[in-house]
Amino acid sequence: MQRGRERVVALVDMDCFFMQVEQRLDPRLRGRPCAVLQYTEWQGGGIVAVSYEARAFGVSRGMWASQARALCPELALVRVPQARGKADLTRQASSQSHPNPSPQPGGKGTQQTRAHPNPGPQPCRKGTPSQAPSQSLAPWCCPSLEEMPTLILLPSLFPEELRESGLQEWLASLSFDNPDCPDLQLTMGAVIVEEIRAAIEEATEFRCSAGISHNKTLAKLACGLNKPNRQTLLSSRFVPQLFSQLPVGNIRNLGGKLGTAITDGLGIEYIGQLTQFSEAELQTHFGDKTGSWLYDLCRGIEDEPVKDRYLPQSIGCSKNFPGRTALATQKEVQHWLLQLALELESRLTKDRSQNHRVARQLMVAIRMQGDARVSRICALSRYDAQKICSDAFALIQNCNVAGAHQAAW
Ligand code: DCP
Repeated sequence: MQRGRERVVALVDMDCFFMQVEQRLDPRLRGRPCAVLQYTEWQGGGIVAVSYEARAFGVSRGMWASQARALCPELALVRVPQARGKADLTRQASSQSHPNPSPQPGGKGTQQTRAHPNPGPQPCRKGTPSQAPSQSLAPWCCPSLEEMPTLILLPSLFPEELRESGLQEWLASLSFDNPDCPDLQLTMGAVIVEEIRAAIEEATEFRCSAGISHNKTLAKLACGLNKPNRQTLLSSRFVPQLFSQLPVGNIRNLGGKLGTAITDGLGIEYIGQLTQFSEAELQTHFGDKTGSWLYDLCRGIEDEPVKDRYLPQSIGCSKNFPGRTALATQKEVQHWLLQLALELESRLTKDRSQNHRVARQLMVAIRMQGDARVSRICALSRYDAQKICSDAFALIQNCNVAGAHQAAW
């Protein structure tokens, strides 16, 4: 098998997640242009999540409510609750780990809103085709169009009739006699992911999108291509076409400094253009390891393992003080550090009892005038807001441009 096509990797991502949390609480928001706000003091508040109906009007995350309303006058706005002077994301956080707290009688979601005629997983769908290496997969494992109600193949085929005829052609092109055929394996993965997404919607009422491909980078990329409520299969045969026009920064891990070093250093725009460079050339520019990684990546090959991660590795809370709201005295800095520490103490305490673990390290990160960022670390000795606050203050005290012992900051 061609290198890099051995695995099937799927990435599933909730659509406009905070918005769906609010829509579940207030179903009248479903199907409408709406957005979630944090804070309301300045320009009506900043937008953190946007329904796809509102995105069609040009509303996006980061806009002020007033800007968004100008684009979409009928926009419904919901505000994240506040606690300790900042956004209280408790209900979003708990929605990540728990299904719908109050299931409706008879179930909601998939069954009413999205037909999923698949009668249920068939025994052969449980495994990957490679579990039956010596047998032909046809006809007992040939998936039907009904089992892929939301699957989009790349290059995307719209409208719906074209999607279906494209899928039909695709199925006809697969070699069911060869369970090692990578495209067949992706297709079987896509059928399983349809079932997973339908089960997620059934249990939580939340819709999600997914990408199915051969590695984490391609799966993530594919997932974002046909949101919302769709899943996208990215076969390696479409990678050259897709990458030929895909900006470098759109690739996972290349959105920041490394991406800029690639575009500026090599004078290229699209990830596919990296294929013009030899592995040795890329190693010269970016070091042996990164050079080799990029050499494969621009060909759609990546080996990063998928690891189980059931719990977040860190628990954090933050607050921005943009423009004129910037903190100007030590008292203000201490006040807000305490508010953050109180939230942290309560979340850490909950985490300790739920997950039987204890955090050992405290990191404080601040953004200063001119956008300079500083982060410092110290030991976290106990879950006590006052102690966290004073330790955090000690860590950042010498960042005070007015001098460490001045009342001004
Ligand atoms: N979020 C936030 N501030 C940010 C980024 C995200 O408050 N700067 C919150 C709101 C989002 C949630 O995290 O609903 C998940 O973020 P995503 O980036 O996954 O975006 P969405 O789920 O909102 O939309 P999409 O459907 O595009 O994934």
